[in-house]
Amino acid sequence: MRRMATTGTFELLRTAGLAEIDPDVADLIERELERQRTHIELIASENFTWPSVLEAVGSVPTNKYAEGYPGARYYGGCEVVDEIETLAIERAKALFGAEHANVQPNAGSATNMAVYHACLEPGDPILAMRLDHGGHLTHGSKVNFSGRNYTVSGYGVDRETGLVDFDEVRRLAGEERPKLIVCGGSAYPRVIEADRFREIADEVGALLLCDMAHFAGLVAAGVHPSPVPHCDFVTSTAHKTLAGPRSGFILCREKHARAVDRAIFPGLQGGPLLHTIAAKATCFRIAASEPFRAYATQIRTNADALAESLVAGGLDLLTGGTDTHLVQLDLRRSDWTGKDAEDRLSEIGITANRNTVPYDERPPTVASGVRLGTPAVTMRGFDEDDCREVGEIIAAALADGADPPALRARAAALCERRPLYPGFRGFPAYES
Ligand code: DSN
Repeated sequence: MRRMATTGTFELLRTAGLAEIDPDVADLIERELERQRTHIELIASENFTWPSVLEAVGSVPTNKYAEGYPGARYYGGCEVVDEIETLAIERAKALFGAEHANVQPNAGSATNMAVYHACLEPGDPILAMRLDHGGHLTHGSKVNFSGRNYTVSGYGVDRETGLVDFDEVRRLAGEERPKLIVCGGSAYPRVIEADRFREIADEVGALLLCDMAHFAGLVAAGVHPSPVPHCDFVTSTAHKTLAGPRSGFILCREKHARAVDRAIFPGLQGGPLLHTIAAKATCFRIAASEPFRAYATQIRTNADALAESLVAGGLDLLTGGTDTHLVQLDLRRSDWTGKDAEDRLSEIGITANRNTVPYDERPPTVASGVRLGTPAVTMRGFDEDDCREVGEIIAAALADGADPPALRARAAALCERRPLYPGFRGFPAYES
């Protein structure tokens, strides 16, 4: 790393932008942009957010402390950020048809932590999808706060179909009498049937939380059924299919509003990140638009095209396909581990992550699956033909006699055809 040439004058520090003040960081950001431009991004939880959102994330509300909520802050000077947060709240409620929204969570984990904090006491029973069957760390993994603080039982998917086993959910709910049932996850490629979870929750008097972080953009666009009418709480991130800034938000019924708000502040967080909340407001505005609906529809079309070409190339998929943006390769019938397959894809310019498959005999660090998703490639303009070609490239990369340099060239050609952030250097430029 280069030594900083000069710290300049105080006046320079106050008026110059990143490239001038810290070329080391500016270079690294430019390199990261180049990496994003030149690789096919298939990590199902990632996306390329809008330039308008990037500008909001890099904006001056970052300077403002505003502990509390609009109209009830612990600091002066909050009149404008109150309007920003209120706008984000109203847009979130309208977009998802929710009674109440909290837009302050800094991340997805904080959303789930806050809901537990709002409706449970330490040690209370939760029923959630097992992490190794597609759930999430914060749904009760033993190595996570959720598994340490609550008594968690896990439901899984059927060994044959790969679909949520509702008989098991019902049986466990009856036996464990959970106070909260959690649906949704990070590696489940099919529709989350919140209505069926609601029936079971009602049978045992449990509250219901849906973590829709992965598919929130599909819900906003109406291409995945909304969990909101069926759930007491819905948590989400803004940066996956929803294509917003890295952060979270919570929707809930009005009767839980005060408990959720108090769980976030003063329960878990201090000053909210108002610049990110401004970006969330913009993300919700975009997600309510016709072009966003077309984008989310294309995510789905692309996921189907990717899945079909992978199957045509001889690969197995969990559940045989997808209803969402997410496709899970099941490598158990091949010689590949998830880790080796992830490395091979990386070698040819495709970024993805290894993932356990249900009933996996390998540890998560090795795993027998690779999780793929189409939000990011769709954002840079890939259509179904492009995604079919991506599927062919992946199948060829994992076949005997693969030619990695030739496949890397094909992947690079696709990226060149669909440029990402043309003309952008990777960060908003400051002009004094
Ligand atoms: N880490 C995210 C994912 O990859 O699904 C979820 O938090």
